[in-house]
Amino acid sequence: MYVMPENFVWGAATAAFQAEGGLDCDGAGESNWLRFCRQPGRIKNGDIPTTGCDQYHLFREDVALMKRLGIGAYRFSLSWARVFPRENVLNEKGLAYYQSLVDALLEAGIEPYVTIFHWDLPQYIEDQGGWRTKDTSRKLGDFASFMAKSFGGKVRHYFTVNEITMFTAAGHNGSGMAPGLKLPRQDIYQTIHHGNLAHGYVAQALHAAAPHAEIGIANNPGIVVPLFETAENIDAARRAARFANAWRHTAIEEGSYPDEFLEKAGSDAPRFTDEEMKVISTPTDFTGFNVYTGNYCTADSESPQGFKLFPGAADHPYMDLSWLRVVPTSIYYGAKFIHELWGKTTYVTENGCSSADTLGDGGEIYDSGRIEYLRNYLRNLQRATAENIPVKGYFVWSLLDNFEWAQGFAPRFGIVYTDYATRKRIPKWSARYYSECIRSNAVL
Ligand code: GBH
Repeated sequence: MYVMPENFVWGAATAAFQAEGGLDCDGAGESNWLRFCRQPGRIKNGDIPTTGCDQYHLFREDVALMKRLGIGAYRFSLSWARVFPRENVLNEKGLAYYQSLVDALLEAGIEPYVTIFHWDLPQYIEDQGGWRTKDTSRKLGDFASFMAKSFGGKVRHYFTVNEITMFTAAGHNGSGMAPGLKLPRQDIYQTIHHGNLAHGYVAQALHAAAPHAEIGIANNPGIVVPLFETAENIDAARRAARFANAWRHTAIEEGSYPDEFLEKAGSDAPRFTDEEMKVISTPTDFTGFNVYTGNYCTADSESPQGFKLFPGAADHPYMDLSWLRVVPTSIYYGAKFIHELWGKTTYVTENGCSSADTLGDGGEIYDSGRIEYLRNYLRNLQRATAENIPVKGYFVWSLLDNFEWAQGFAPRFGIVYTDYATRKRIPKWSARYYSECIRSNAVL
């Protein structure tokens, strides 16, 4: 038996813009992602999550479903534009939605894990410069403070921001995320710095407004794993991981941008003050990391850095998206290296995959590929816990099929199938698998 530690948190995750729908309901404001979706050609098939999964209306059903599956924790994010549709104008109904969701979860015995920011920025903030200005970082801190106060003691776990590079670099370097800009390299590094800073301001705001809560980031550090486990390759992978994350995650953990990075970036390096670096490295209780894949590495005495990275081989197994290379050891090495490099306890804030799920004749979704993917990753996570690497919990991405950003509704990441025509939820076989693992607190 691959047993998990006592009190291990078995969770499921979604994000507001991907799962809520209700984007034109009850006075919700426009976000930069909604504006982006409205621009022709931005999103595959022109999909737009105005209704989508409609968790905004169906949250009680989703909470009941999680309860049936035995899920102990729900990670969801807040739509800033739903709560503040215009600058400093509170939408009571938007706030009430999140309060009702928290209450419903607690009533069902499911612990709420709130992500303050998962990419959807109010359009009025975007119009004022978005992530190109540090005002946005400060304003996100204020929003976090407001929300933590309105939840009072009910929410005991917070994630600051989700995947800094995705709402900064990928939105400003032509990679197809909102707001869809293509800026010079210095500006891109500057947006990342502002994202790092936003994490810091949110961490400070939450420490002050919710001193009872544990807080940390949900980031996406690039994960490097040894191609095979010799002591030299493990050591090389650890160093490569620190280097690969220099400007995105290492800075948050260490309070400075590593010299090698600053030298390489030259005049394009982000501009920052010592004071800002203190904010960025505000102490937190844990590091959350999203993990889907990893890069292979070996020691290499010929290269100046002492390591060599490998692209995936042409016949390497992939799940249903071009970037979803199956690298099960990435979850083990993610937890191990974050602990060894920076002494942090971790949560796996996202792990999962899309697969080409179809509704079978009997109304079943037989997703053996996803079960195999989850089992392999979870066994590697179990290995980490068995070696006393501190991992507090795991959130499967995702509870249900939802809006996969620029890829629209086509990729299906859920352990529960969403029938978008009827908004019906149908648990896949992987949901039954996950549920059984939870019940036995072991990886089956
Ligand atoms: C996470 O992002 C998000 O937090 C979540 O909202 C999302 O639904 C989930 O994962 C599944 O994607 O240049 O083609 O190699 C994952 C973000 C997506 C970042 C893929 C890197 C590589 C694209 N990752 N991306 S490619």
